[in-house]
Amino acid sequence: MSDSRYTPPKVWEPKESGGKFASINRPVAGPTHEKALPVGKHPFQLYSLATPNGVKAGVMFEELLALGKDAEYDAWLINIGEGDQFGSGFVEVNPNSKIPALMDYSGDKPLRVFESGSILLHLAEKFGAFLPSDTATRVETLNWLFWQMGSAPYLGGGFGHFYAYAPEKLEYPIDRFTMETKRQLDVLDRRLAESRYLAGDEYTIADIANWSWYGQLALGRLYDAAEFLQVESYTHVQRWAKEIDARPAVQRGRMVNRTFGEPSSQLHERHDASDFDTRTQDKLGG
Ligand SMILES: N[C@@H](CCC(=O)N[C@@H](CS)C(=O)NCC(=O)O)C(=O)O
Repeated sequence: MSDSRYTPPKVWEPKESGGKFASINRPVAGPTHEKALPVGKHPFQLYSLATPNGVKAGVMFEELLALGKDAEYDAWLINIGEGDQFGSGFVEVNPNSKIPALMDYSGDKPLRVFESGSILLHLAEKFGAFLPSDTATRVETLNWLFWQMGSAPYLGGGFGHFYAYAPEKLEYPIDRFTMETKRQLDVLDRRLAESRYLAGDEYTIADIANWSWYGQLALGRLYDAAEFLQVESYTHVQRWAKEIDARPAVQRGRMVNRTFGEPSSQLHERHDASDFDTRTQDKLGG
């Protein structure tokens, strides 16, 4: 175990902590600068980035459109590394300054929707899709949706932070959050051993939410940790992750507001279905 010599003072004071996201971390909320958000022509305005939480929203919109729903949307890039989430317009949509955030102009009055689980639930209810109507399956869908929302911070903010982003590799937190991440993968593996999708036979918002984190982790896309976590050993998670990954709407949704990876996989802004063919970074030369 590493030797930690830190003794907390009586009162905590902020200081430079290092690590990948140190420059955007603050101990207070609220905006840092005035900046209005852009608004496009569609009823839904998504402000996001293709992190696992952001991917959920892009996938949901593309799934709804694939079903033939009237869910056209503009997706605007929020660059969290540059502090866009602290602009005054963004904070009005999400006082928590995190992506994804959504404005829904489709009803009588504009609605702000923040928290990725809330976005999935709102859209599922609005369009009557990916949330089964029979009570038992609906409850099971919400069980796994809320399980994801409560569990993934241990994966992202815990394991991912200490394994990939902290300024030094510390054995105690890496061990602690690896243990929990593997336990969570096993929770999913056992459920998916008995069920095709998380809530039963139907693909739901619970799958979209969980796939974005645990499916992508199992496919080796998060933190370069596939071997360390032995993700191949979760065979039912693997089967489920690959099946969802093959869905055309998921492949499109992953590209929305993506600023990393192959240029052909990055669609920084999405305003029209044709953008996937014409406005990826390889085509724009960015
Ligand atoms: N519980 C939130 C978490 C969202 C979240 O943590 N978003 C991260 C990116 S994955 C973010 O915007 N971070 C910017 C920051 O912390 O300043 C949700 O599911 O929407």
